Amino acid sequence: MSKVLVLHGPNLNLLGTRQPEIYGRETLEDIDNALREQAARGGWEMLCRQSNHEGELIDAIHAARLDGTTAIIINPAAYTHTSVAILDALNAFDGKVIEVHLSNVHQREAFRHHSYVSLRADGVIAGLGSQGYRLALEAVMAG
Ligand code: CA2
Repeated sequence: MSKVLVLHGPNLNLLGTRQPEIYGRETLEDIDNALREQAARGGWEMLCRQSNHEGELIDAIHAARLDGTTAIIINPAAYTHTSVAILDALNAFDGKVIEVHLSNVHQREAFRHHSYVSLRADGVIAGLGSQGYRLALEAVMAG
């Protein structure tokens, strides 16, 4: 069975509780549940992880290298704009990588316009809210 890892970065555990005008009203659990159903319908296994710690995100990417994971869908949150370490970890992963942002980062502060992760990502989706994750999964499952 093909396997996809969905990784959410720092503060995304707060989704649905604050700043709904930017990040929407759905909780992370709502998003993950919808993705899990979508993956199951397509016959895919899915692991969803959220961490507020850079090293834990890196460890999850390392684990994906070794356990047969086909693709990673990642919203690195603020680490998008700062983390060479997450970029390096993704560069050591051979499968497909899709970067997702709920908000349109290019419409926001200048510091959000640059992404280290985009240097590795096969595709980037921004500004479509939680639909972005579902579109990323559709692309992953399409191969
Ligand atoms: O738009 C996105 O998905 C971001 O990755 C979200 C990050 C931000 O730093 C990126 O520039 C763009 C922030 C996630 C914070 O999520 C919260 C959710 C609810 C309440 C507070 C923070």
